[in-house]
Amino acid sequence: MPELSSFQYSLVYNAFSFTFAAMFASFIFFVLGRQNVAPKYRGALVMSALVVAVAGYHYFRIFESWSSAFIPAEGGAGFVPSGTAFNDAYRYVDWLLTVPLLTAELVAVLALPRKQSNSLTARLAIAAGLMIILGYPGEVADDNVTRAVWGFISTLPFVYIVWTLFTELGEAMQRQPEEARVLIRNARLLLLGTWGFYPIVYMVPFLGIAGASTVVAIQVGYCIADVAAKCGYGLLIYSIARAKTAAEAPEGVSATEYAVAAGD
Ligand SMILES: *C/C=C(C)/C=C/C=C(C)/C=C/C1=C(C)CCCC1(C)C
Repeated sequence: MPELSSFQYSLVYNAFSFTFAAMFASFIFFVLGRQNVAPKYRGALVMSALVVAVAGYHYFRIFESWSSAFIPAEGGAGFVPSGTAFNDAYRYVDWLLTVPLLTAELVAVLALPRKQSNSLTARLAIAAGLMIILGYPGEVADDNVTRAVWGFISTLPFVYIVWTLFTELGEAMQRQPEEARVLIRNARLLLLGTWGFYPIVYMVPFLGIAGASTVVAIQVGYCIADVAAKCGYGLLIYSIARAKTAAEAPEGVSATEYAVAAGD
């Protein structure tokens, strides 16, 4: 770990704090929001809640680890490494649990026929898990060749996920109610846009840049991507579930009334 200016140290510190708060607030929202959607979509909201709960816990640990990895520089401004390593492995454990759940959320909110839904969920979740497991040896490798090899292998399941989202899921989307279709398309775009960010960050060491600004950019970048990919995406899933609940409610009955009545 490099030396950091006070500004750099605080920027990462505040980004972790913000992300933890966002995960915590999202958890409460998804738990309470469950009753506003028809029962068959509640599973998707439970998964959203689990994702932000798992991520919130890990952010709490990452935050702690960051605080103990630096001490104020003696007599000067800024922060120096304390000797305690910053534990970044929390991220991969977090991804291993949350990334398969994020793919399952999207399938769950579509409420497809059971057979199709189970098969899609299983394939996407396995591919997502493989992507993370295969990326890890490269992430912790010291040399760029090992990093490139595992990074490439890990990209194969990533490509499979993208391909499945645009072929099979695309077809299933056509059978969704009009109001939900645009939202589902947005959720898929948000998923691709935010997920695409992670392999880019993974490639930063190939550019030969290191030092304080890189550390800060990577940590702040991951925070922004995580808030978008977990909280923002969960909100879109909620909107989809709401739109579908509204489309199913009888004439003259509001989505909330219908959901609450159906749920008791
Ligand atoms: C909430 C956390 C999310 C959505 C994390 C997503 C992570 C990825 C999409 C990571 C992908 C990677 C590759 C495609 C290749 C290089 C290694 C990874 C694991 C960074």
